[in-house]
Amino acid sequence: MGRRAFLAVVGLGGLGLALGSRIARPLEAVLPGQGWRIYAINPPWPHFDPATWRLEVTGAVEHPLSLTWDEFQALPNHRQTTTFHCVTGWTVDDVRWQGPTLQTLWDAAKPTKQAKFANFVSYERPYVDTLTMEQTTLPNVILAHSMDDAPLSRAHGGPVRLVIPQMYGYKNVKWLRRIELVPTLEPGFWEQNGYDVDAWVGRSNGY
Ligand SMILES: Nc1nc2c(c(=O)[nH]1)N[C@H]1C(S)=C(S)[C@@H](COP(=O)(O)O)O[C@H]1N2
Ligand SMILES: [Mo]
Repeated sequence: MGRRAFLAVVGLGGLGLALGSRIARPLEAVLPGQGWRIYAINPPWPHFDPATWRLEVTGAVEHPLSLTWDEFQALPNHRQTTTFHCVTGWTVDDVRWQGPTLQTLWDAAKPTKQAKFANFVSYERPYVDTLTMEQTTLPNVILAHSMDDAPLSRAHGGPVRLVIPQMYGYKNVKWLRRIELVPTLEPGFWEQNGYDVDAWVGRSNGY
């Protein structure tokens, strides 16, 4: 099913019933200037409280992590300038991102042999998406807390979102809450609605 058809279904409330959740319709807002569109499946956008926020790494790891905001900010930063592509056709060039690589987290959490996939779970339920463990350590795959030299805004998934420039926007999970390492593939939110699991820019979803 195409995105347009899916959004129509959501607009009619079918998905909300199917999932038993509060989903009514996705929110899309266009910010002036840069070509970004702001997506959310279940508004209102999650609120960030630095006192209670955690980033968890769970599942097939020797050392589960539950990082506070201070601990997360203390991780080594990777800086990059990369292009962001949504599968629906819009692109934002030269986005400056900063944040730790996934390898930094794996060094601390120590994935076990059972860890084959990483599920990135959003504070915005039920948004989730997945990468293979190999994909998590591709160049410029980071957990971004800064965009264009400012703290990542709430609209763009602040305080922390996944950034994987090699893949379409839907893999770049906003309002990240937990990373769960698992042995088998569990398709993400948009994949359950017809999008490719491997979202390589230029090679997936019929492009
Ligand atoms: N939690 C969450 N993450 C999400 C989405 C969403 O609806 N909810 N949409 C995805 C899609 S399809 C795209 S193109 C990008 C858009 O990023 P932006 O809202 O910062 O422009 O976020 C991705 N991450
Ligand atoms: Mo997207």
